[in-house]
Amino acid sequence: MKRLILSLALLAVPFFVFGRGYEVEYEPEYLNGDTNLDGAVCFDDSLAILFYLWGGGSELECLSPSDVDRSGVVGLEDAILGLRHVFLGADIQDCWVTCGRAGSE
Ligand SMILES: [Ca+2]
Repeated sequence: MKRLILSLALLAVPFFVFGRGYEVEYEPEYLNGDTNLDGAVCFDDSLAILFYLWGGGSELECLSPSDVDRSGVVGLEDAILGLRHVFLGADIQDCWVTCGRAGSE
């Protein structure tokens, strides 16, 4: 029994010595079209884009999910595509994007 405990302790040593040396940072990902980052693509996401474009609302926290058509810029067409997706079932790229510049994934 002592040998078993000693063996398990020796096997665990490298884990404790080397296992704490790495810190991996993951950049959060958001669903394409989820402008307000609430986890769903809804009507209010297109409204947030419209307010962003015409200055009546706050800045977008994250541009890339707002680039709904993945063209590289956030524009009126993204708001329209978002609305068409919500109300008419139009296809948008169903992908996860990081919080980078518009068009980045
Ligand atoms: Ca949303």
